[in-house]
Amino acid sequence: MQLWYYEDYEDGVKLGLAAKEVLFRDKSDFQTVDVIETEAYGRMLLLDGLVMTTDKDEFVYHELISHVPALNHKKPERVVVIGGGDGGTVRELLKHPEIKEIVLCEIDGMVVEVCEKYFPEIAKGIRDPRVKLNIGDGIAYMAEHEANSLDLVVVDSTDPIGPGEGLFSGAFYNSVAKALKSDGLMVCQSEGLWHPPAVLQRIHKNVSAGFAHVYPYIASIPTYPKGTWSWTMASKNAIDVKKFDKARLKKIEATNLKYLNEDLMTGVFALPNFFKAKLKF
Ligand code: AG3
Repeated sequence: MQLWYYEDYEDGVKLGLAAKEVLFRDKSDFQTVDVIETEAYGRMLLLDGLVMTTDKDEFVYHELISHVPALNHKKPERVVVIGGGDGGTVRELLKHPEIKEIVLCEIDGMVVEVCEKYFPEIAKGIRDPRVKLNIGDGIAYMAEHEANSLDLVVVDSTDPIGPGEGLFSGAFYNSVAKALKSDGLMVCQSEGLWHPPAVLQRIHKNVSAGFAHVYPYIASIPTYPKGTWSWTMASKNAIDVKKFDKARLKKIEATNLKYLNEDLMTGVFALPNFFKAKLKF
């Protein structure tokens, strides 16, 4: 009998993936952690029943959350990743030779262990000498961080429910803004294009409370709710996203980017009208 896995979006829509087997299933101190071998998308990681990443489409999310802000910063040297325990974001950030140190602050040690075992291609950067793994609470880490000291903060979180909720609050974005230098950038995953307006507006409003300039961008991710996802880059000083560093992109493209190229570095910031209206943007 065929085994199916469903993520229930609770509005009369579900995503169904045919599964070959359950490779791992446990409950950490924070959430349930599942690894499922699917027919169509390879291995899939779920936290509290929500799809976090799959072998086949992870590259879209991880290239976008890391290279878009890194190439819009003149010289990113000191970086913090909050969440991101699968390691995909760190793997992409490590492609930037300018980056000297990445602190990976993941609350759930089980996520790191499981991903190193079942997703070696995604997790391979975690033990790089430039990465400092910190198993702990990202909210406390940012609140206590030295002010004015970081170039880039990447918030690679789950949804704004459960352990990830506080990572979408105005207080958190304020502490990120304080820890960043004046030309520093933050980026966060900011949920799907088809999410209810209230969810998207709250994220947008809270990011805007910490940062004067916000730049949402989007891409298609087939295994995330309703198939199109958004991220939001934010800064204290205005950024011209057309002026990203093309020479550095060329070098990074040579490391085999599967999604991003010169056109898309600005193209991802083109937003449909209904989405802008939802954000009140
Ligand atoms: N971050 C999670 C995106 C949220 C997906 N939401 C959902 N399936 N309901 C992904 C982490 C990858 N490093």
